[in-house]
Parts: sequence; C-alpha cells; structure tokens
Amino acid sequence: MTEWKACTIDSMDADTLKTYLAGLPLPELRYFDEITSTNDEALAWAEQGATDGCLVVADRQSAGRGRMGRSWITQPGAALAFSLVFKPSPQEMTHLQLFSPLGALGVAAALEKHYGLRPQVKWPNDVLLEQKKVCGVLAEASWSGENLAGVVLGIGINVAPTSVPPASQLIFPATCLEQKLGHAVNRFDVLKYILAALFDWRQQMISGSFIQAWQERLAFKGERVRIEQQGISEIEGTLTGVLPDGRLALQGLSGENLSVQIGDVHLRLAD
Ligand code: BT5
Repeated sequence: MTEWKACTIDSMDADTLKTYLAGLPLPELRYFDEITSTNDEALAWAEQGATDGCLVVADRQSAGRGRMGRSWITQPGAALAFSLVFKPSPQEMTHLQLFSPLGALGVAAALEKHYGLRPQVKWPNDVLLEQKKVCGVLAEASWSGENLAGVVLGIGINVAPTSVPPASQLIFPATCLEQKLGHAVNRFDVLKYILAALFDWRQQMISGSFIQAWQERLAFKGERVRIEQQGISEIEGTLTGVLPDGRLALQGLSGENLSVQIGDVHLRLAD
C-alpha cells in the first residue's frame, strides 16, 4: 500500500485537542496516547458522572473491542479511536438501538460532505468505502441496576494506510481514507467533522428522515445476504431495507417478509 507523507498533527494532548474542537458541544474531553479501549474509559466515566457529550480520544488502543468479543485494531498515528458518552433523553430511551446506526450515519455523512466520498452503511454498524470497511462502531450501554448511566458510542476509523490490519486479522476486507482519497488527511479534522455530524443527526434520530438517510446509504440493498449468529447461518434472503425501529428487512427465499433485530448478528453476502 502507498505511504503518504503524514501531514497530520503528530503529537496531541487534551488542551490542544480542546482548542481544535472548539465550538462543538463537548463539555469535557480526555485524551490518551495509549489506552486499552476508549469505550472502557467512557463506560467508567459514565458511571462516575460524565455528562452528555463527554469525549474520550486515544492514539492507540491495546485492547480495542468490536462486537461479540471481536477485537478492533488501532495503530498509533494512523487512525481515529474515540468514544462519546450520551445521556439519552426520555424519547431516546425507547430507541437505544439507534445509537449504533447514528454512529455509522454520522461518519458516512461527514465523509460525504467534507471529502466527497460515497460511503455505505453495512447494517447495522460498519461504514464501507467501495465495499471495504473503513470504520466500525460499537455502542454500549452502562446500567447500574434499573438506571442507565449512559450510552457510549465508540468509533474507530482507518485514516492512513498503516491503520489497515493485515488480511489475516480480518473477517471483511478493510481500507482507509487516504487510500481512497489518494492524499494525506488530518485525522483531527476528520474527528471534528464526524462529531459535528453526530450531534446534528442525533437531533433527528427519532424521525423518519434518520431512517431514510440510513436507507439511502445502506449497503447490499437488493442483494442476497445471509445473517449469521455465532457463525451459524440463521436467515438468508434479499436485503430490502431498514424498518423504522432499525430492524433489517429481508425478503426470504419463498418471498416472505423477514426482519432481524440489531443484536449479536453478522451480515454477509450470500455465496
Ligand atoms: C466493529 O466491530 O466494527 C466495532 C469497532 C469499534 C471500534 C471502536 S474504536 C473506539 C472504541 N473503543 C473500542 O474498544 N471500540 C470502539 P465488529 O463489527 O465486531 O468488527 C470487528 C472486526 O473488524 C474484527 O473481527 C476484524 O475482523 C475487523 N477489524 C479489526 N480492526 C479493524 C480495522 N482497524 N479496520 C477494519 N477492520 C478491522
């Protein structure tokens, strides 16, 4: 893969990042050169009283997490790894499953607006560029008994070529922003644009326009896909769209309407 000369900010700290992100509704942020997982830090922070919009950013994660115990690789100086703490409003409480697509839609919208790219969202939580994964989203809720301490929205994005893990560590092909754009990109600009898009789209999360925007960017529409749970093929059919509550809609092999909840499932193109 081609290496571009980095024009990114090489060293970062919380104060510089605060200045960089000035104007965004971020009450507080924490920056780490290295951390296990920004989601772990944000979940702990939520339990200790983080307010809505608190942000954790790291240059490297030693134990970055995907869904279902999978790992997420964040190489230093080449990627973005961050987690936002959200304190859901009463209306959002009934739509918690939409925070994960909010992450994917926010990333897709920012990449379109600022870099002229045409990202697609692989239901429910991946952002693809030309059918390769450039971003993964992990939304997790922190409960203390019956009370929700917060929703943590963790986002990882491959920016420079060294961020892309070797194929042997991937279950789906991966790419990075610079590979698609053909030039170097400032990671912290990408962060700023994505945060702005996330805050914007959050206002519309419980509306038809959110589902429509998601629908328009949905990958594999009209294609035969397989939904797997823990490696076992559960459902096969033609992907038709997303339903208002975020479920994936499929037409089964006998023409029947099927739907799949956002959960511990995996979407693959059928062979
Ligand atoms: C995801 O899970 O894609 C969610 C990834 C979320 C990462 C962010 S980074 C900030 C925050 N802190 C965390 O600890 N996590 C969040 P999933 O759909 O389960 O995909 C995981 C799979 O993606 C792995 O099994 C690999 O195959 C692949 N993968 C790992 N690192 C990758 C990378 N850098 N680029 C593309 N694919 C990757």
